[in-house]
Amino acid sequence: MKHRLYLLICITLSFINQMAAENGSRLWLRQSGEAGASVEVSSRRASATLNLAAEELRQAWKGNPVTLSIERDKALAADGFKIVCGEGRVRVSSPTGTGLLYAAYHLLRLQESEQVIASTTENPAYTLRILNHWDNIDRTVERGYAGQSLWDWERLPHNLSERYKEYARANASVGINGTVLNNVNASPVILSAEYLNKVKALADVFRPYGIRVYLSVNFASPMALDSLPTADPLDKRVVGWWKKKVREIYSLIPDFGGFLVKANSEGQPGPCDFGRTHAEGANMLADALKSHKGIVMWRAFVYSPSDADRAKQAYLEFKPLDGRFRPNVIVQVKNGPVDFQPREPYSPLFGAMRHTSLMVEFQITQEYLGHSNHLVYLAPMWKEFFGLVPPSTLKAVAGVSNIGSDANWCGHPFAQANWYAFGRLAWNPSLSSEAIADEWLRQTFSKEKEFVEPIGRLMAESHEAAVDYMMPLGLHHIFAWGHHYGPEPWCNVPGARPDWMPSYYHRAEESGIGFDRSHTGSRATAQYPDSLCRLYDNPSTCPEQYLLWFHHLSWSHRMKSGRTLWDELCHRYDSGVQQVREFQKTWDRVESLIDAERFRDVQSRLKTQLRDAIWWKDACLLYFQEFSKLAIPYNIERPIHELEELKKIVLPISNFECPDSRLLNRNR
Ligand code: GCV
Repeated sequence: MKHRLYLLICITLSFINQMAAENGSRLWLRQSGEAGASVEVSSRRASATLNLAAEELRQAWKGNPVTLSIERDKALAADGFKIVCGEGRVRVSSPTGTGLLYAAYHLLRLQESEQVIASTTENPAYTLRILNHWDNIDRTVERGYAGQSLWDWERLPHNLSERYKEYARANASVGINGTVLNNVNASPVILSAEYLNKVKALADVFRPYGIRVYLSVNFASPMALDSLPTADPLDKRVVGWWKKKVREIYSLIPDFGGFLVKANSEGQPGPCDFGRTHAEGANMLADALKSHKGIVMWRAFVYSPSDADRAKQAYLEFKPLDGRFRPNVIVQVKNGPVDFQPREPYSPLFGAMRHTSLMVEFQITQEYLGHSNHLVYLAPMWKEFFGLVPPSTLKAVAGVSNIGSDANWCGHPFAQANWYAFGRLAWNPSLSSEAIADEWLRQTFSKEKEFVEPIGRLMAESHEAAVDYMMPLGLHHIFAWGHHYGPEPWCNVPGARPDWMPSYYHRAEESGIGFDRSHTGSRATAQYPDSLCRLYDNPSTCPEQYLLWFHHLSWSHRMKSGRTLWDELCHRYDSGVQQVREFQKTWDRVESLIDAERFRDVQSRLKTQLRDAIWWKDACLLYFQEFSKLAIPYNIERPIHELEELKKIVLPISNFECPDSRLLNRNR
């Protein structure tokens, strides 16, 4: 009897230990159990990538024997793959080792998420699926909420952290095939010989995983690094400098991907400083890269010098340049016209530049969505974009990374889902956000239905909930100055650019609220194709989720629900708060189904999320009430703060998250 009791205690303790031994560092790659299936490689061309594919399967594949072979196939893109199941064997083929590696992860994903393993042909929707790190060489990360930068520049090139390989593996497992290592606010030092050797060391680690390295470059690098008197893209000395630099890069990294450039934006130098256009700047770099098959990703995130509506500026600056870019330039456009707001209509540049290659830039890091404190699953937001912008109009997809040195990589355990979903959607934008959440949950936490179903629903609702408690009905950019964490609709920084002020965007006054971008206002609606222009331009047809983005309306405007605009606003804020309360309950109910460590971590972050949601609701409603002068409907939760108290909040946000440079008043 004693013996049995002892055994029971041992089993229970080991179970508890197992449930607790999870710090999130294994991401969604937590395959466990006996593998043991035979994996045969029927290719004479050995490669490190092919070996990795075979090794991944040998470690974890539990199904029928697999044969991997490199084969040309007209139906397959370079990194596409074919899986044929039959006669007790799985035959996998691809034109490249990278395709076979993707196929290996595909099979393991199906196995680990308990999906049917069937014959299939898979090709990625985009050839370029790229992470953009906003990592600085001092290891701070602009808008990073998961510790320091992964890249330990001081110890590179000789010391290679194990995490570099794990990072590459995680990316490859979801099809990400490129990484821009450094911040778009780029230090010229990244192009020095010393740093290029460090970059080479990382590129060598990433290569077997099919990941190419790219760099953000500072347009004035020739001046900063070699004291050239100018960075004018039409100056021969400048052209020569870039050609030489590019040769130096390719001598170290033969498969280097190319450059990402933020020019003439927020204080960054660019061709306009020398009287040249964005196209002239981009083309000069593209010419230097061309013979090496490198590309230029030129960002359209610019401010025009005119006082045009902020939401119109990128279009005004870039549309006239349509057709003027070299074939190896891709113009990289943020998904929305302003700046990664919780919800934006798509940027009208998509669809407007028919003679230019375009790529979308999503933000995976949650600069405007509660940093790493709020559980917000971003796939539904990205799906909204793909619902309006046909995926075929894009050449590539980029996502601003949320990865850092934290043990669990992303800060919030659920922020990993956004890295995962970015990769999955970049491979196949027609996947549903629910299906992606489902497979991520099964691989990352638990396969139990009692866990996956309610938490899948929670994830699906989380973005809308955040929009509701932060900025419902098309409100935008009413964040606190600089760090963009909490609400500050009253913010007024003397001397700052007007279009960095919340009041520029919400335009609240006694008669109403919202930004009139219709034909009676800034006419931003005219930048959209006719059918959408008509839809957005009229308040009675404009989708309510964009209403105050496109219209300034009276507080008594009648909404589809029958409520007045003021009442609807109050209800939306309240409903966001109530949803987070529900998320807490849903989470607490699954406690017994997952490990204690991650359970508590998420539980604690949900408490913060709820406190913040209430803060948002009280701050915005009490502030807007000063204009509407209307009562907060009695059936919603009452404010618990005083407006004056809320106005005094100053957060101890670190320099990591809020770079000092943002506090300067820069004109372009
Ligand atoms: C990297 C926003 C962010 C900045 C960022 C910029 C950009 O303004 O707040 O931190 O800078 O976008 O995308 O270039």
